Amino acid sequence: MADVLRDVDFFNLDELLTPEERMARDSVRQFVAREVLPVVERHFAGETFPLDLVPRMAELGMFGANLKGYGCAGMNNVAYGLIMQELEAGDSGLRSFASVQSALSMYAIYAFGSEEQKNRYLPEMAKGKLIGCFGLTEPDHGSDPGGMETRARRDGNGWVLNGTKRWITNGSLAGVAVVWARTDDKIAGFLIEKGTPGFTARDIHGKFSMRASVTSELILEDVRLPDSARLPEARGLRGPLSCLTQARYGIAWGAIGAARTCYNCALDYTKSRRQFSRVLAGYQLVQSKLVKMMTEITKAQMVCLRLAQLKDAGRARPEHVSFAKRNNVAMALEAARTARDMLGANGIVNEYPVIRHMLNLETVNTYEGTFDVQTLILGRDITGENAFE
Ligand code: TGC
Ligand code: FAD
Repeated sequence: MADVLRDVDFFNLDELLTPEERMARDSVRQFVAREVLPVVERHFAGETFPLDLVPRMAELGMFGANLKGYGCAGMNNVAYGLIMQELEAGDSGLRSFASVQSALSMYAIYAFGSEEQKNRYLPEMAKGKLIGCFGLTEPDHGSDPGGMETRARRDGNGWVLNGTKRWITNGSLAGVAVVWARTDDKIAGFLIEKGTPGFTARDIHGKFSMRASVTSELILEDVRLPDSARLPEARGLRGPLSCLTQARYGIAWGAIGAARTCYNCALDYTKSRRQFSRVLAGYQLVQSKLVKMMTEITKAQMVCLRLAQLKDAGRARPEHVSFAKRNNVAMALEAARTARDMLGANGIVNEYPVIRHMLNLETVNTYEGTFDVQTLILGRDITGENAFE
C-alpha cells in the first residue's frame, strides 16, 4: 500500500532539489507511510480527524514551516510545498489541517499581528499545542467574501462581534479562531479564543468529501473582545485575501500528491489485472490514460517548482498562485476520476485510496476559490476586465 507514495519523476526534477528539501520531503513521506495510511480509512469512515498525529506533525516542523522566528522552521517555499505534496498524497484532510494551521491562521498572525500577539500564539501553534482556524466564509458569502455580514461594532475600548461563519476547517478543534468581520470602517481580523462567551463552534456532518477533516460553523453572539484581540495591521479585504494566497500555494503543491497516489495506484493495478488476452496496461486506451496522467502530473510539478522560485525571490503574484491552484487541482481531480474508472468495481471500495482522494478533491476544487473563481482572477489579469460583477 505505502508504495503508492513513490515518486513520479519523469524529468528527474529530484536533481533540482537541495539535500534539505529532499530531507523534508522524505521525512514527511515516511510519516505518511507509517502513521497516516494505516489509520486514514478508519478516520474517513468515522468522520474524525486523527488528532493524535498532531504532535508528530509539529515535530516534523510542518506548522508554519515557511515562516521565520517564533519557533517556526523557516524552510524555503520548495520544502514547504514538498511537505504539502507528501501530506496530501496521504489525504487531503491532513494537508488541509496543516494548511489552515500554517498558511491561514499562523500566517494571519505573522503578517498582521502585533508583536505581543505573535509571541503569544505562534510558538504554541508551531508546536501543535494550539490549533487555529480561519473564519472568512459565511452561509451567504463564499466566493464573494467582500459581501460578509459578520459585524464588529466599537464598544468603548473594545468590540462586539455578531455573525456566522460556515465551512470552517478545524473550527471546533481550534483554541484560537481568526475571524474576519466588517467594521464601520473596513474589514478587520480578530483573534477569538475558545471559551470566549458568545462564541460557539458546531460541526457540520454528512459530508461525502473531506471526511477525515473537521468542518464547523462558528456562531458569534455578542462576542466581546478587547482591542488587543484585533489584528492591527490588517485593513480591508486585502488582509484575508493575502492569507488565501499563502494557502492556495500549498494546495497547488498538495494536489499533485493526491494525483500521484491515484496514478501510482492505477499503474500498479492495470499492470497486474488481466482482462481478455492480456494485462490492462497492455491496451492502447489504458496506456493513453496513464500517459495523460503522468504528463499532467509532470507539468504541474514544473509549475510548482517555478512558482516556488518566484515566491522565494518575493516575485510571485497572487495570479501566479491562482494559475497553479486552478490547474493543479483540476488536474488532480481528473486524474482521480480517471483512476477510479480504471480500477473498475475496485475503484469504489476503500481497499484502494482512489475513491477517497476523488471525493476529497471535489472539496479542494471548491475551497480557497473555486475553479471558476480562479478562472475569473486570471481572466481579469490578462484582459484588464473584471468579470466578477
Ligand atoms: P478585489 O477588489 O479584487 O481585492 C480587494 C483587495 O485585496 C487585494 N487582493 C489580494 N491580495 C493578496 N492576495 C490576493 N489573492 C488578493 N486578491 C485581491 C486587492 O489588490 C485589493 O487590495 P486594495 O489594497 O486595492 O484594497 O476584491 P473583490 O471583492 O473583487 O474579490 C475578488 C475575489 C473574488 C477574487 C476574491 O473575493 C476571492 O478570492 N474570492 C474567493 C474566496 C475564497 O477563496 N475563499 C476561501 C475561504 S478560506 C478556505 O476556503 C479555506 S479551505 C481550507 C484549506 O485551505 O485547507
Ligand atoms: P458559491 O460562492 O455560492 O459558488 C457556487 C458556484 O457558483 C461555484 O461553482 C462558483 O464557481 C460559482 N460562482 C460564484 N461566483 C461566480 C461568478 N461571479 N461568476 C461565475 N460563477 C460564479 N472557508 C473558510 O473561510 N475557512 C475554511 O477553513 C474553509 N474550509 C472549508 C472546508 C470545506 C470542506 C469546504 C467545502 C469549504 C471550506 N471553506 C472554508 C469555504 C470555501 O472557501 C467556499 O465553499 C468557497 O469559497 C466557495 O463558496 P460557496 O461554497 O459559498 O460557493
